[in-house]
Amino acid sequence: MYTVMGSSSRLSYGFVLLLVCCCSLSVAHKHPLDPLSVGEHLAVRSILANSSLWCSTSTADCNVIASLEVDEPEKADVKAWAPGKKLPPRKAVVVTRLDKVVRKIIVNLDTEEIESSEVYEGYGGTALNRYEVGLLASIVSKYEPFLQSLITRGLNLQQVNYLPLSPGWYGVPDDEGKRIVTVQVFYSNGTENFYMRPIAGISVQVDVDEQRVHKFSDNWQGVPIPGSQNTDYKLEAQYPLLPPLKIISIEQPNGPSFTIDGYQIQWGDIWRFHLKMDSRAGTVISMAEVSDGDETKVWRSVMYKGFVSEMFVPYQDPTDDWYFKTYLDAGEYGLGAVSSALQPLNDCPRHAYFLDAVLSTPSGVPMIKRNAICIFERYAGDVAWRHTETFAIDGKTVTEVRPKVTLVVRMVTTVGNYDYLLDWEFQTDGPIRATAGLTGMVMPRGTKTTVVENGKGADGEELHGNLISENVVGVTHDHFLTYYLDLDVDGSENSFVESKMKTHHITPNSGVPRKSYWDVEKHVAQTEADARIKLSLVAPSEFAVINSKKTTRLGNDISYRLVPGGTAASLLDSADFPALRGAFINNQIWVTQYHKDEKYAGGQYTYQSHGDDTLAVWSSRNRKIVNEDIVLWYTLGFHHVPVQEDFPIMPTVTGGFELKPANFFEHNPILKTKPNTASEFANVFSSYLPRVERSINA
Ligand SMILES: [Cu+2]
Repeated sequence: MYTVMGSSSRLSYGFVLLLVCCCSLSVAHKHPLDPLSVGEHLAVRSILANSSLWCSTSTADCNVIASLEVDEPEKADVKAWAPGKKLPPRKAVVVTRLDKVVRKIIVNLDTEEIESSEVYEGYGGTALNRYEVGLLASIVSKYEPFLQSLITRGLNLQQVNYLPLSPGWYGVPDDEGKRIVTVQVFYSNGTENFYMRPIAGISVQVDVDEQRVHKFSDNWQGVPIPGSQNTDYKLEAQYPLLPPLKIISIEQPNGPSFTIDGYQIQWGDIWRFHLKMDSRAGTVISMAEVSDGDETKVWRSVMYKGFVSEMFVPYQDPTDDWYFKTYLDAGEYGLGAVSSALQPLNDCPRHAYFLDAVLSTPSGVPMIKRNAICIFERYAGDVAWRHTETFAIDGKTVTEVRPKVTLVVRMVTTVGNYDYLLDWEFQTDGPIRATAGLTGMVMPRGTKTTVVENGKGADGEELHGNLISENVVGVTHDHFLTYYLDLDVDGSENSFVESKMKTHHITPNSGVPRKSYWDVEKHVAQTEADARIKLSLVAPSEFAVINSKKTTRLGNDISYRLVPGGTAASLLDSADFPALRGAFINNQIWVTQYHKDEKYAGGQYTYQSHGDDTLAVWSSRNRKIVNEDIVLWYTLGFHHVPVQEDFPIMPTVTGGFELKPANFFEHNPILKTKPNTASEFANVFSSYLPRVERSINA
């Protein structure tokens, strides 16, 4: 009889203890890319606190850490390292903001010394942090004109909630040099849905350095606050519940096929990679290597590093209180910093394993994010390959089918109203699929309109979206997720090939019955300018990163293809302020020469940035990308015109792209896999192969 191994929450608890134990020992690292442990965080803080780079006030009140991460060794050093060898020096890269001065500091943890300190003097700032957010309510709630606006509306001040928003950059002279947070307000009073009762018209710009209100505006115009009815999404508010489906669970009586050793994951003899959480990028996959299966059993490099580099979410309402909403979520908030604890059984299936992460707080005290990442094998009843031989040889019917199982790494980042499920899915036949699932709340705007007529609101109001409930507009917007994909296909020296599909027309009367066919023209991109790709359905191409120094036995270039999905391009005027800051989405695909500092497509310092340090700027250097260490960038895009189904919480919308082997293996790499058999299931389950017997002759 099959014995239940224990709930996934118990399993996850086990991992928490293991990681906490591991993290408390600063010498326990197993890999040069391992994130900083709790002990290392505290050591960095102590080294800084004893330097002139720290507050002159007490250590406890010094909220100056914008980011604190391991300073990864040079790529060559990481690749040269092997288990058993001495680790390269452990260093931390710290960005601080003290007395309005932003510094990038390298701390050597081996020598316990500050190795370098560099002041940043360009445009743009560090991500909004928890300490700054904590200041806002006390500043805004004491501002008399703001209070008067709430009183004029007859509101209960205790039920007013504050939402901190990054202000973007619009070239307003009065804003230059100030660190601004725009606060907008929402009413609870009868709902626990923070967002669905917007208090229209009020915007408060706070200068967080001066801790005072910079600008205040109230463009109310009598727009009512939407009612609280039907806004609650909590379980206890839903009555009666829909008839539930019966429970579904994946059983792994023999345990999972992956192992976790520190931050290194190995899945069977198929994939191995390093996995960690970064406060800015969220999950980071490093050194993903695939095994050459039945050929040589050699681990072959595919991707040195992959992560979500930036997320651009421009709203499309140009009116007073909305035009500025053009967020760069990774740089302005931090995808890891605002990640959510994954809920066992619902965010990830019962058999998932959960990993915690250590992140820094503004004071430098480390914080453990519980259940930050989950890992599980997915079997969704899909098929990896199959064939039934219709034209049976010697009268024998042949059917061969193999089930498809994948390995999923998941996190959720909750950037205010939106939740993004970010998955990396490794497949047995070599592809890596990156997926983003969008759910949470659409950002609502209050309106006088309760029913639309001919697509317009009350008195002909332009809604800039759809009416999704009475007095609630779901404002039109986009989501762009730009991925950093440092592919190292069988080595670091790679090139990028665009294979353009071209129609050929056949000469009339040439004896060929066809009039046309298509063929592929390969073009190796020479420089970065050659690899700025706008996707087109009518002029299609295939895209691949190749290792032109290696070929298969048949002479084909060894490569990995980028298979686009979730395609959407920017519709903004290229001279628009947000389009300058978000210029990294001007193309869906870019390829750049590897540079250690070019990681974040919107620039290192994106808060109120001017767009002078983006992927578009780096690409304009037009460096050589043939047989070089190159980085591929892909932008997953979603245009979102909200609908009533998105209220009060939107069902998940999913999009993704794939990195897929193309002449990387000598043949189908999962040919020699075995099918499931009834007997192995019969050993562990009391029933299997359910059938419905019904009369088909009646
Ligand atoms: Cu959306």
